[in-house]
Amino acid sequence: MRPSPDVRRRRRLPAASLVLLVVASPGAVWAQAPAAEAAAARPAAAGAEAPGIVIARDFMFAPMTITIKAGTTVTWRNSDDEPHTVVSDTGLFRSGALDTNETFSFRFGTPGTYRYTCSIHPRMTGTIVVQ
Ligand SMILES: [Cu+2]
Repeated sequence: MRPSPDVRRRRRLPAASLVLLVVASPGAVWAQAPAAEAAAARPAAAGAEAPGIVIARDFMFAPMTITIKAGTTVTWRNSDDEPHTVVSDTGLFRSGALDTNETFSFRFGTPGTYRYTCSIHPRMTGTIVVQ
């Protein structure tokens, strides 16, 4: 219950996100990893296995929630200029600090719902649903 640091972070983030969006839109970032970007932007067709790819960009995980089959390896990639981490809420997995374009992978063998956050930016959250 320490509201003031949170409030400060909220005020600061939107401006930073706007700048990152403008920089990213001309396509320079897209060109670095077209396959991963396309896979993340396009959800799998109904019934197909979703690709296990999550991109950290603009201080968000995208997609925020993905659904995969048990046995799928999920790879997170940081597309921001700031480091991010991927830390399971239950301690199941924990990446180090990922710099720009670095990745972290984890194989989900057991069905369940797995929530995670970036330990540097706790507002960055995501969920992996394993079927
Ligand atoms: Cu972060």
